[in-house]
Amino acid sequence: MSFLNAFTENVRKFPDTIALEFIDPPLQRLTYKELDEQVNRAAKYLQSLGIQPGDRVALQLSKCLEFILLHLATVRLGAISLPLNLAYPPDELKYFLEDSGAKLFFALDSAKEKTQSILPELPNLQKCIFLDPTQPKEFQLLITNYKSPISNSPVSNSPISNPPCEASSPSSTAVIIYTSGTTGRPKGAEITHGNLISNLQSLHEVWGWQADDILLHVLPIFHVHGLFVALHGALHAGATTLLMREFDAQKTLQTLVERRCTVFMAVPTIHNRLLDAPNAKNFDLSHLRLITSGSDRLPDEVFTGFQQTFGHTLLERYGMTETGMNCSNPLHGERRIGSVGHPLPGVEVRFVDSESRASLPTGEIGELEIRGPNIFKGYWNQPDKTSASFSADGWFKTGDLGYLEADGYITLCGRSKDLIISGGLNIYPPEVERVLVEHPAVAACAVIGCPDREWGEKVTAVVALKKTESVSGEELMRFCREKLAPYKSPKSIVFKDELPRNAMGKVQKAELRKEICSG
Ligand code: MCA
Repeated sequence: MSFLNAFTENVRKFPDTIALEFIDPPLQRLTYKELDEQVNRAAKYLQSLGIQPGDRVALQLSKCLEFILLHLATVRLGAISLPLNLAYPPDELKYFLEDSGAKLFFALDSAKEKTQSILPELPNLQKCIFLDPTQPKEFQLLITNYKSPISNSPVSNSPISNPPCEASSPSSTAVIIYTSGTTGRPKGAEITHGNLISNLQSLHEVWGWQADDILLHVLPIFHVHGLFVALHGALHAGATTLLMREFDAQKTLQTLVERRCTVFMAVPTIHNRLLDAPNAKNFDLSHLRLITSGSDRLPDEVFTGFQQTFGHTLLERYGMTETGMNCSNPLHGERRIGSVGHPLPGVEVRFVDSESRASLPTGEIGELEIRGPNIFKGYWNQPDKTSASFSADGWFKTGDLGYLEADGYITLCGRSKDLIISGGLNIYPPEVERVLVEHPAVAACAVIGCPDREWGEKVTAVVALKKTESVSGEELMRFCREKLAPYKSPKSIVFKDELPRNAMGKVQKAELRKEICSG
């Protein structure tokens, strides 16, 4: 059983149910049967371009139907889908395409100019196709009227000629998602068909997904949260997904009410914006049966704010790109403030001492390790980094600190890794530091996350300049934005003559956080 088998089963059971509906222009609505037909058409188009099982197909597209069709078609062919954040500038993009050895790359027409310069430097890339999602008919023509390389004639709408067997093998990779790390460049996490289906089945059970659910989808679809948990979750359940192309707080509240949505999923920054929306209290969300929060710690004031404003108790859950979802508060029963709830069915957890790696008893704070069918296969072409991320006995080291409560709830309380989470997105300080020190005026720098009401944490760079140089904070921020996605670029720069260091010469970030973040 794979995720796509479950989808195909839903096509059979609910052919006329709306599977997807884009609620802002271009308005698009597809039943399960129509979606299935279009995925097949896209798969045949990909086959005509020479895509074989195991090939990587990179997608750097906005939130659009084309993205979803190409993603599902790629996975259906047993090839590997590689969703990429739209915010990546050419420098970062080139690295992802090069590292993954992508054979095909779909990008936005509007990004043609900045993308074209890197294409000649990518030997594995056979074709880059630019799409304009504001013109959906163009894509329909593309996947219908292309010439088959064999017959040299337009391809008919019959099923895929050679259904690939790899697609249903649980251990084959379905998707690669890049995640940053404490050392070096981002790593491609290989997520298998088995990972996807096991996590979907667990979430289906614990969240009580139903075929008559209506999900309002406001998240980006190039991350685990928006793609696997929300979109795949609904398709796996035979439910309806209403998609908003870009998050807008007022429109979200209106749609939740007007379209009688039953499920909503978001990150704390989004929940916070809903609370801040004008007249938030006037929106009656009582028909929603489930509102989840994840990707970052849910602040207590957002949890209680939601109860006070909307009369709703948010359900906090916890996951990672490498693991999918690990823990969830219960659908029925206490959704405990500050806790991520219980491990999902089939997921094992333990807390270990960060130094000795010995298992700790209930109540003691340690590093969380996870084992289960949800754990990814490894980092693409990085066997050393893969083995370093597992314990000797095969548990995945999350790098998150926390403890197990006596009644089985799990509470997280920090990280052993140097990581910033901003608006639900992970940022590893070394990635930003590596860019900053390339600036000729910078002698040393340290990037930290300062607590922030809007973003959770705000990327802040502490910079010591070379004695003879001068540069403004704005100039340094501009410099970072040229090489890094805007969400990773510092939102604030603090200059210091020298950075505090310990006896080993290592920058003392805890000192800096105390001094700078509280100010
Ligand atoms: C946008 N900006 C950000 C972020 N998003 N800066 C820091 N952190 C961010 N997350 C920048 C923009 O580039 C812009 O910069 C400025 O902030 C204001 O943009 P704005 O229009 O207000 O932002 P937005 O487009 O409304 O986006 C905010 C957002 C978005 C809706 C909260 O960040 C978002 O959708 N976050 C969800 C991310 C997510 O899905 N994470 C899941 C990862 P300027 O104006 O200066 O150019 S998967 C995961 O974490 C695991 C597996 C899990 O458990 O889920």
